[in-house]
Amino acid sequence: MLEALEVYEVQDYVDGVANFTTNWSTPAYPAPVLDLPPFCRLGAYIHTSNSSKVQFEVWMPHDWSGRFAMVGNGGMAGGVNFPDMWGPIANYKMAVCSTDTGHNGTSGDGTFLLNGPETQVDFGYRAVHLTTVYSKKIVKEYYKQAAKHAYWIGCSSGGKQGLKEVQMYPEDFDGVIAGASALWWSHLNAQTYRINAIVNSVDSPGYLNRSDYDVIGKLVLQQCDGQGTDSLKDGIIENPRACQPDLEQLSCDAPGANSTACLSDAQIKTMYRIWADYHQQNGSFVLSGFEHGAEGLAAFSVNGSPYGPGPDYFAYQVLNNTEVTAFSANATEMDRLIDIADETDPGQTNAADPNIQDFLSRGKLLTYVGLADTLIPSGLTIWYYEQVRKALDYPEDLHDSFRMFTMPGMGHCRSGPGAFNFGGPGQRALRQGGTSTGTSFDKEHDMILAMIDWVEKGSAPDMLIGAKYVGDDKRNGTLLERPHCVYPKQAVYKGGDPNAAASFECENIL
Ligand SMILES: [Ca+2]
Repeated sequence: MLEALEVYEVQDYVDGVANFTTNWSTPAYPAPVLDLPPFCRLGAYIHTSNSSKVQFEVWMPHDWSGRFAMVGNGGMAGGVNFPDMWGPIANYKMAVCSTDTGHNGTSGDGTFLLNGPETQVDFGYRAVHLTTVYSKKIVKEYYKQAAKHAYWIGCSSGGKQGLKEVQMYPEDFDGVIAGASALWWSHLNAQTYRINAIVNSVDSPGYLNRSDYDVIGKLVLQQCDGQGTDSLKDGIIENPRACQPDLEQLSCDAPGANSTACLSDAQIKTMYRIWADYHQQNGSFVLSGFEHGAEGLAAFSVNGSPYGPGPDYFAYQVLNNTEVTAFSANATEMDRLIDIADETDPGQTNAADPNIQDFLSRGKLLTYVGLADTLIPSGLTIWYYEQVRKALDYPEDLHDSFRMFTMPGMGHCRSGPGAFNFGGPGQRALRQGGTSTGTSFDKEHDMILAMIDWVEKGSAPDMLIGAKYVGDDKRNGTLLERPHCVYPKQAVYKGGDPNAAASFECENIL
């Protein structure tokens, strides 16, 4: 089996590794990986065509749980995701693998797409699938027995990759955790380009900058937090869709306007357009807008400079430009390019197929999204859930195999005022702040343990308890805990300590 691979690394770390780094540059994943248990490491290339190859690594702990996992990537990266391999191997004793998706580069750099039709396919789906197939074989060879269960653990592009596996290779994984998925790649890239370059372009009179968003975000909190169905004023908007902010009082024309913190009518219009769904000029739905409150988070991405994958996707895949070019398009041209992208799906990168009955008949799918996502509008995850329901004709037993969690006050995959640490993808060692690890190592506070229980014992998670740590560092202690509810339920405050999860219950509101 190994003859098909170009192996570049086989090493047994019998004493574990305190600080793992590579001897080559990984611009997408430069962070060191700390406190690894004893494991065997294998790194190799898969030659996927005469003009493309895929790098992957599989790390196999000496003390093995019998489980296999793969972690996903972010944006257009571009590198074996060593930092994210830490959680599965260190916390769950899983054999874990990751791929570079066929190239080495940062999450925002799409120049690898240039003149690389095979590399585009590697990025679209092939790198992940083949890495899964080969890694499972390597695991079986190493332990002399196959892994009993296989798990996908990813957020953002990692969510897209997990859903692509569900759609194309339903046998690869038994449990798939797909967070804040970039699943409708063509439409998402259209949205990130358009919302920055057209709606909030730097040279337009309605341009909004960070300090404008601070002013707006503060008013949105006043109008949405602790109002209506939001049962507690805690700086977290429970359901941003249940609130329709009115920015009129921020207008410089309003009576008694604060001249240093007011907005022009053009700026107010820009904010409403950022919140609104995006449609082509013929009325076709393209993608959701951002949720109310996302603008208030520091990482809000609509700053007039489109995130790299947007323009690079259209320049090098849809238009198929053969040299580095600056991408520019108006609304009419974007309409045309979206149609071409829908028709051609270059690299087969879209992961929006809702017909996933083959997977749901045998596996478990857990999707989740922060309701204040600052990079990928939260609505995309909700949209896909509804698309699946519709495609499968609204099955009553959908929750037996597919559940979605919506997490208030959480930005893209993590961050924000919400309780975004719940043992999901992207966990870090305590020496690195313990990001994404839960307060307790049990299925109530840990998404991966919840998934394991669901797959292996048939016990589905009804809620997950997330935490926000003081200064976003677990070593400082816990600031607050919140239950995250299975959609469409939301957490309702029932009285008692507002920072304790037990003071809330998941209820159907709408
Ligand atoms: Ca609230």
